[in-house]
Amino acid sequence: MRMASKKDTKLISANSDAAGVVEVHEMTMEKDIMRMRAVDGLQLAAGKPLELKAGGYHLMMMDLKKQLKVGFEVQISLVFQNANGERETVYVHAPVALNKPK
Ligand SMILES: [Cu+2]
Repeated sequence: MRMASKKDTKLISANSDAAGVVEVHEMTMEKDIMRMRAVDGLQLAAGKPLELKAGGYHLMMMDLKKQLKVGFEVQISLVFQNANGERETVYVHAPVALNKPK
């Protein structure tokens, strides 16, 4: 997923109808060991697209409420907050796909 904004903003939380909890995670390599941790938020600079992808930032869905099947979509709402404290929610439909091995 690729995110872009015309103004500086920050992704502060995410929700989905398919999961009890959605967290913003960061994946890093530490001495050949892949680790991931939840981050407080994801800063999005004006005009600088940010990509969520395997091996980097991603949305982690936990406590799944239903089985995710290829060909179906899940709804995800992303909550952004700018420097003025104004919030905006963006809704996305994400197709369920198999993780392609590299
Ligand atoms: Cu994760």
